[in-house]
Amino acid sequence: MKLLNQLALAGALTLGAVLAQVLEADAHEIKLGALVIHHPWLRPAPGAGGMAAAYTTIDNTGKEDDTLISITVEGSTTTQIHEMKMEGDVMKMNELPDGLVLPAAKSTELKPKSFHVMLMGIATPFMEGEEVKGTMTFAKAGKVDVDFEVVAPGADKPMKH
Ligand SMILES: [Cu+2]
Repeated sequence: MKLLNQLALAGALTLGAVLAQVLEADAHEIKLGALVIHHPWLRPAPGAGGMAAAYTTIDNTGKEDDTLISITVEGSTTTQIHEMKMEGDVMKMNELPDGLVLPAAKSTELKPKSFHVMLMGIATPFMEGEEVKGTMTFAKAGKVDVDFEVVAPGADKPMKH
């Protein structure tokens, strides 16, 4: 029985070590306090409107809720946190002026047709494949600089993922 336990423990440690290596290999994972931010990306809106939407997934591994207050992106003068949801048959987009709550022990996804950050006032269009610098600000965890991978207009996920 003791031997079996030791074997199980050894197995768990090996798996843990492998997972740690996999996580380290993903340069697009940013840790900030209790938060883990996965692969920020952004998508230019079709046409010449000077708009884009930014996305990411944020794990809150802590015991308290946090709030995404803002995301700023170089080259965009105005950003707003939006949610999209169906109201009857119509997809509606609303600003979340107080930010996006990140519940404790949950993963929150910013993705097409859901939560996103709207980027406006983009003078020079972002180019597919480019990395754009930005900053995320959270109520509790503070601020962190991140890079956003730019995808083609219409793409629904980042390429390198
Ligand atoms: Cu929007």
